[in-house]
Amino acid sequence: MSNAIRHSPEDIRLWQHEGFAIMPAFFSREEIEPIFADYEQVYGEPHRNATDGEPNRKTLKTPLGKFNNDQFRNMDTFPYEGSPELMMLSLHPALIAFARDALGVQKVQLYQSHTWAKFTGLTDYEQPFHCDFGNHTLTVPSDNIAERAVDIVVYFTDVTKEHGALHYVTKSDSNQILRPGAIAASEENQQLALRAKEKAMTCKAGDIVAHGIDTFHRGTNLTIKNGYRYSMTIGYKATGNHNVSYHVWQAATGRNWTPIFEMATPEQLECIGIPLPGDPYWTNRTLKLTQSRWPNWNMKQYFEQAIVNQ
Ligand SMILES: O=C(O)CCC(=O)C(=O)O
Ligand SMILES: [Fe+2]
Repeated sequence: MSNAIRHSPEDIRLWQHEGFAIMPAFFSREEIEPIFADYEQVYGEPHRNATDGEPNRKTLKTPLGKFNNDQFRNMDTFPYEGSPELMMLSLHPALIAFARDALGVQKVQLYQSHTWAKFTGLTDYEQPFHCDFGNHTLTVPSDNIAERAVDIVVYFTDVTKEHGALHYVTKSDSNQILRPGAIAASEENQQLALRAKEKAMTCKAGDIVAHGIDTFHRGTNLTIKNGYRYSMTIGYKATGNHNVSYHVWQAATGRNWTPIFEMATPEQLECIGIPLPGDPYWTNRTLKLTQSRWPNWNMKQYFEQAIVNQ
C-alpha cells in the first residue's frame, strides 16, 4: 500500500463542507494487525475479566446521554509503547497529507493522539450530540478552514451499530436543524432533531473518519455481548495555529520518545515541533546538545545541512 496519498478530492470536499470524510480501508490489514495485538495486550485481556460483557440495560434507557468520566477510561497518549506500527501511526505520511490538503496548508502539526478501548457493560457510553471544540480551544472553531482542526479516528476493530458506532450529523443537516455555524445543541428538541438525521460510523478495521472540532457527533453504547471497540484519535492543525491545542508533547519527557526519533523522518518530526534540517535553529551547539539527549537519533542530515556554524 502506497504511503503518500490515500485520500481523494471528494474526501477533502466532504471534510470541508459536510464535516465528515469516511475513508474505507485507509489502512491495510497488515498495518492494523500489529496495533490490534497491542490493544489486546494492554486493554483486552485485563478487561475481559473486569466486566461480565453484558450490555448496561439500566442506563441504556437514558434518553439523551450524558458524559461521564468512566467513558474516558482505557486511553493512552502518544508516544506509545508497543509495535512500531502503533508508535508511528499518528505520524503516518498519508494522514499528514490528508491534514495538509483538508486545511489547505503546507505544514501541519500533530496536536492530539490518544488510544481508546471501549467494552460492553463497562459504563454507559451514550453521549449527547456535541462538538469537540470545548477542550481544543479557549475560543470557538474558526470561520477560516486553515484554522480549523482535522480530527481523525482510526478503527482497529470492525464496528457495527452494536459496537458503539460514532453517530454523526453532516453539516448540511446540522446547519438546517440548528442554524448555520451552530456549535451547541443544548435543548432536548434539538438533540431529538439531530438524532432524526444521524448516521452511524459502522466500519471495518482499518477504516478512518476525519472530522473536526466543529462537527456534531456523539458516542453510543456497546450493546453486543462481550463487545469491544478499539480506536485511536489523531488531531492535526496548521503549524502556527496557537488557538487550537490539546497535548503538549514537550511536557511528556518521561515517555517513550527514543523509538520515535529512531523511526521518524525529518518531515514527521517536524509535525511534533522539531525544526527541519537546514533550519537556522540548528547550530553546532543545538545539534550537539540535542544529539546528547537522544543518542540513538541519526542526526546526520541535520549536521550536514546546518547553515549556521558557530
Ligand atoms: O467514541 C466515540 O465514538 C465518540 C466519542 C466522543 O465524541 C467524545 O468523547 O468526544
Ligand atoms: Fe466528541
